[in-house]
Amino acid sequence: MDASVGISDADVAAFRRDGAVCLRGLFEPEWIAALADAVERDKAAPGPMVRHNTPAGNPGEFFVDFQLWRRFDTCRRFVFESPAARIAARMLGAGRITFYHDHLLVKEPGTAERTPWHHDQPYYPIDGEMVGSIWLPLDPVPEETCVEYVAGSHRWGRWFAPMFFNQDNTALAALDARWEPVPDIDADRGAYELLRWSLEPGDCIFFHALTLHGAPGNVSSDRRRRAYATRWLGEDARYADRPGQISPPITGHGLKPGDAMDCEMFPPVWRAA
Ligand SMILES: O=C(O)CCC(=O)C(=O)O
Repeated sequence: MDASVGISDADVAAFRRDGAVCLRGLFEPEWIAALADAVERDKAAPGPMVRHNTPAGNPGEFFVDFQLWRRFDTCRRFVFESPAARIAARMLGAGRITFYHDHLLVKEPGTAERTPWHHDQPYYPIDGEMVGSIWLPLDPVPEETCVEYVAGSHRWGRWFAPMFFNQDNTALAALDARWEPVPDIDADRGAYELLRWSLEPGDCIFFHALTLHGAPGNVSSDRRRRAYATRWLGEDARYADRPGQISPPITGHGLKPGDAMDCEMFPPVWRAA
């Protein structure tokens, strides 16, 4: 399979430098329509890992679910047949790509809840550098509701404690010598280069699992913000022990620390010719 998929060397260089890059028009409208249909079916009958992040009585809805690809054929086809794996290969510089998991994040109009600043890899039982995500919105996303990324934070050499709602982050930080509390980015926004974009369906953001990111609520009164995020691994990824809770809590794969991420639950999807 061709790994170029319309990504320029400048896109790859921007990703390496900043840890996040916006890629325009890589997904055909058919993929967006198929995923949007799966989102409605998932919202009507969510999976076992669903999270309702908006407290009852608050406006809007911040709906999160995982592993749609295990239940919806369109999502499974997206994983194996869309350009996503080839995009990941090109961005991560990988010769092999494994699919880790998918993550649906819907912010309905009027949702106040932010996505807190965090980076993803401390939530994952995975060590290695070839770990990245495709954040694919299914609706037009204006800059003011886009996820924001702290440019270059994937190269800080710092690991921040996962932020689980209703847990004390300081206590979590004590669990792993690598972890420290997430800095208060919003208290000092001018100190960082923050990246965000205005996106149309078909555009996506590729970001590294160590890039700090967070997102505002969706204060629009009529525009939904549905995003289908998929997580991709290159050949250096290894299963690792993580203290405390991991997210998503995928179990039953039988992997041991040090094992290559390669099994029925984390399937190999692409390999260089
Ligand atoms: O969509 C959002 O609000 C945040 C996305 C995110 O945190 C992620 O994809 O890791």
